[in-house]
Amino acid sequence: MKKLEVELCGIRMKNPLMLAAGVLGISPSLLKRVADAGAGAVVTKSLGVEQREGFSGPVLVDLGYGLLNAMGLPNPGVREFCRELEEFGEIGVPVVASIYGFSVEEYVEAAAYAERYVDAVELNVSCPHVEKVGVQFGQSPELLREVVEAVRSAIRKPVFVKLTPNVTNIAEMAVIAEDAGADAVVAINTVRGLAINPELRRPELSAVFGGLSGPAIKPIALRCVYEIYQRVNIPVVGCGGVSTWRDAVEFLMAGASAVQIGSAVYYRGVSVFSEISRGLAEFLNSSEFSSVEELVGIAHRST
Ligand code: RRO
Repeated sequence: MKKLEVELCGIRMKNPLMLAAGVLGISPSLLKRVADAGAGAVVTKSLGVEQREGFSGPVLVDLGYGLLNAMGLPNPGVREFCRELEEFGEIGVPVVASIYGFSVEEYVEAAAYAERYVDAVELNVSCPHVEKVGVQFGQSPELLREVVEAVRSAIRKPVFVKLTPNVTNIAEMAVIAEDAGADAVVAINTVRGLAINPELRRPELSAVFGGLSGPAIKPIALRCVYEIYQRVNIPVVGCGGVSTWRDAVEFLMAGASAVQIGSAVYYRGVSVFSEISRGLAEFLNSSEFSSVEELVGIAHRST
């Protein structure tokens, strides 16, 4: 059998498949279910200093070719989540805490609290539809630098930065994140979008705008990973529309060291992790490559 294991910022994973933030990551028991189903690592729902209810419904619409969501950051708050995590015990695979804040200070406070309980933190600077949080940081070079520098100097665990595609030049933002001390970047969060219901004559989502994920955004996410890989020396984690082993291979070849899976869990259930990891292993076995790591970025070398 060829080697599916990867190491990401010193974190060893049995395969390069991670649960993306926001999907089933709201409780430790759900994280464990995903771990047991074969994920290499899991990312929590984004956690902040205070708990939040999120938006009232409708918060999700299935467009067939992807999902449009505006959940509005529902979460129990970082302290309560970490308490539940400690009480629950081992998840079985590395856990990454997704963190958001309404200010640099809140990002630092939440990240510093979470790091004692998890293997890494992922800064969500890219939520496309919650006012004053997330994307304001990820769309401003100055704020992005400030928040990454502040968190990096406040904690010891690896800091991942999840970037938004809703900018003119995502690679430039990745360079800023790297320069500010990020240990890895994750590309991409959802693409800002809109759906209107003709019968109801109004937007489908209560928040009007939402974030598009799933198969529809895969080429965008892949393009972002490819562009970022050419500009940074830190690992890139791919995210956006991965539903099959072929998708995962495309992201790896574009330069991703690992891939996150979100909407495919909604469409196909948690078995998607074992299915993709089996497909990846079969692909390696039928190739001259001896490990996943050998695939990373090879699409750049053939052009
Ligand atoms: O909770 C959400 O509405 C949400 C978040 Br925090 C995010 O980062 N991306 C997204 O599509 N939805």
